[in-house]
Amino acid sequence: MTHSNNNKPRFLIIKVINPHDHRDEQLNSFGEEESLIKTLGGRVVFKTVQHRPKPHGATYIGLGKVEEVKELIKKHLLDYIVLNDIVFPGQIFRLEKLLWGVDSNITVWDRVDLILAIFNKHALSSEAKLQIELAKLHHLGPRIYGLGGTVLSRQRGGIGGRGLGETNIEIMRRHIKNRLRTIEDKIAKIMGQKKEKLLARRNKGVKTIALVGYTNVGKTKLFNFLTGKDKQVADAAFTTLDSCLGKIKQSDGQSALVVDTIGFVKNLPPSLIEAFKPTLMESIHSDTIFHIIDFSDPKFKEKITTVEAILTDLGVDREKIVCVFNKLDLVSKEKKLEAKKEFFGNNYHFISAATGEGIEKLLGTY
Ligand SMILES: Nc1nc2c(ncn2[C@@H]2O[C@H](COP(=O)(O)OP(=O)(O)OP(=O)(O)O)[C@@H](O)[C@H]2O)c(=O)[nH]1
Ligand SMILES: [Mg+2]
Repeated sequence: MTHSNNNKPRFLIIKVINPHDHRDEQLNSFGEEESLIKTLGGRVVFKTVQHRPKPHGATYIGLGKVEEVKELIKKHLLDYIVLNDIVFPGQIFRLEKLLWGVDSNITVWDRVDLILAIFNKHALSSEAKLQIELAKLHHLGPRIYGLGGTVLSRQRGGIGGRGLGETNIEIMRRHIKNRLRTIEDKIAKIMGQKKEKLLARRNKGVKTIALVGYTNVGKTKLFNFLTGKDKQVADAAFTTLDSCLGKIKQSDGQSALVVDTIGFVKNLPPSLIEAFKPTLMESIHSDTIFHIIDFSDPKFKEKITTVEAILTDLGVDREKIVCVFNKLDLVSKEKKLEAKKEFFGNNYHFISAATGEGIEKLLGTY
């Protein structure tokens, strides 16, 4: 159920920021979360921050701010509150419970929940679905038990007593534990099969090139150009969630495999990277990694840093990484010349996956 008359769920984004941080600057930096919410089909109707040396231990935002958010819920008919941070499940749970005082339909998410919701919408393969379920089970924490959660059961049971909901919670816990084990077994099996295939390819001398990078930079567009496939390309975050292999013919007549996979975003929760390791495995172990960059994006330099940090975390050998500046067709001649001066070297290439410019030269080098 949503409040909106055009069926678009209404969102508020809120973040606890350092007392020295500039309010407007922080609010302006919410652009990426806004576009994630748009991808999800929602609408951001209000944004706010709270200055605090650190988040409130129990409810993330302070109790005064909770009252302010309650007023905002009434005023703007909100459906979702997004905490623009990685927040402990218990904090989300307690804050949500407080807000139910004004509207029992209100849902509180943190950044992980937001990304998981988008993943959920786009997951096609059973592998991606399993990985999302695993990440979700780990991240929901106390919220998994919903209304019959540990907090409630303790209240009902009174001091020293066993809660009424205790038995049900135990059953739930056991069920979740079993489910986690089943998923982990299935994922381990998929990983094993992938490893075997990787080894078999390597033994046959087949080269693999992986396309990695920030989300929405044109990885799939380039993949389609190289392989003649028709995978979905969209102006949105996380269109691709699984990894997909295709064959390419290189200029020397030899063929190689190319792998397209999930994109990254800034502050990607480590738990999500962990959950998506099976999907990323093919990329990490490729012979060459093309780091695709959206050259038309004003924030491309920050995004390069984000992706490089994630690749380092994943243990990728830096020697294998080649920077590929894409969307050259959208960039002015001056900017191109300037960047060529700044970045040009053996490991930098400029291409357009839309027009094909520069792609032959790129492939000729690897
Ligand atoms: N003009 C122009 N647009 C491009 C180019 N490459 C990709 N695009 C557009 O950029 C958007 C994102 O392209 P995708 O290929 O879906 O990007 P991706 O990196 O696979 O994104 P995710 O799978 O969501 O992480 C789409 O709207 C593409 O049409 C290019 O070289 N030039
Ligand atoms: Mg894609």
